[in-house]
Amino acid sequence: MKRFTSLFASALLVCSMAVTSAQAADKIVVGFSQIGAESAWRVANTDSITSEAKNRPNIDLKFSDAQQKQENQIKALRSFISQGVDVIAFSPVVETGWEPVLKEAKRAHIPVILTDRAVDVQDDTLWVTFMGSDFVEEGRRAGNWLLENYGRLKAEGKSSDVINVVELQGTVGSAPAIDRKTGFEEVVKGSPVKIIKSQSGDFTRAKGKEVMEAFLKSEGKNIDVLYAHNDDMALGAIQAIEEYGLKPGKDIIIVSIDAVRGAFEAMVEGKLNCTVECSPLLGPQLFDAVEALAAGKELPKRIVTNEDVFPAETAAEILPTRKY
Ligand code: GZL
Repeated sequence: MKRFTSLFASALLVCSMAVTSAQAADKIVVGFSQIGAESAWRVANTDSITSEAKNRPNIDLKFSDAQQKQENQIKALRSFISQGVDVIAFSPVVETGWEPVLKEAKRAHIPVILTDRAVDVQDDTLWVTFMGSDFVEEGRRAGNWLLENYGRLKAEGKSSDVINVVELQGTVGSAPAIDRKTGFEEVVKGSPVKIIKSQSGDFTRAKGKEVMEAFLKSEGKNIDVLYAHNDDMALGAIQAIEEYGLKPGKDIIIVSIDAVRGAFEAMVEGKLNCTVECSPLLGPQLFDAVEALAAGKELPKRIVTNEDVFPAETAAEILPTRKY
């Protein structure tokens, strides 16, 4: 399908696209650059996007997996531009370093949709809309749950004068890692919570286990709480805590983010205390936005996904209903 003739939005942050009736009969070609398959959340996100594309006969999806490398995402975006796709969508692995390729897409009159994570660029007409979670709010929710529940959950013999927290951060430089830290620190400021160690586990289970082993080696029983930026790192840390000889969910209270199935299973086993939802099921929203663009409709600059908080007490009842 020949590319849309599109007029780039003014500062009113909308992008309208004129599609001739002749074009409308063809498929809408969408180039999607995915970060990788680093976590259960990412796998569910990919499944949502690829399965939704299959459900829409008017969509031709060109999908690329970057193995968590920004240079691979940039290569993929350049390839989509040279193929002349109608829309580019991607989940940026980190916030910075996107201006050159996004300017190339703009010069080629190809609209760009950000899914899941945002970019940090001066000119926000380089992208049409950002759909995904409010990561700062997710960090706030994790911090608020801890403040509200630590007193009743703390292990025997632990005082709550100071609550020593170790933090497993997500991928360095990524929007979720930056914002989840910001939100958590915002709500615990001035409280007994003290972050005594903080290091990236790159959102993976393996790295989460490795970093937690280092935390335990240096801090041991001094650790009261683990705050993990995603469930995969928390699940790796749970293994490390058990191998160290402590009880996860009891000796060390654990709060994490994503609300993937593995987190619910760990909560049912009493090894995780709370997970904050971050929905990966962005496929339907993404292709609704693509179809709206093709029909020349306006898109809001920001589309936020609605999410919840799941404490362990609700896990057994909720687990059978989870889609990812
Ligand atoms: C959040 C997403 C993060 C998840 C991780 O929207 O970008 O990346 O929290 C995933 O599990 O790896």
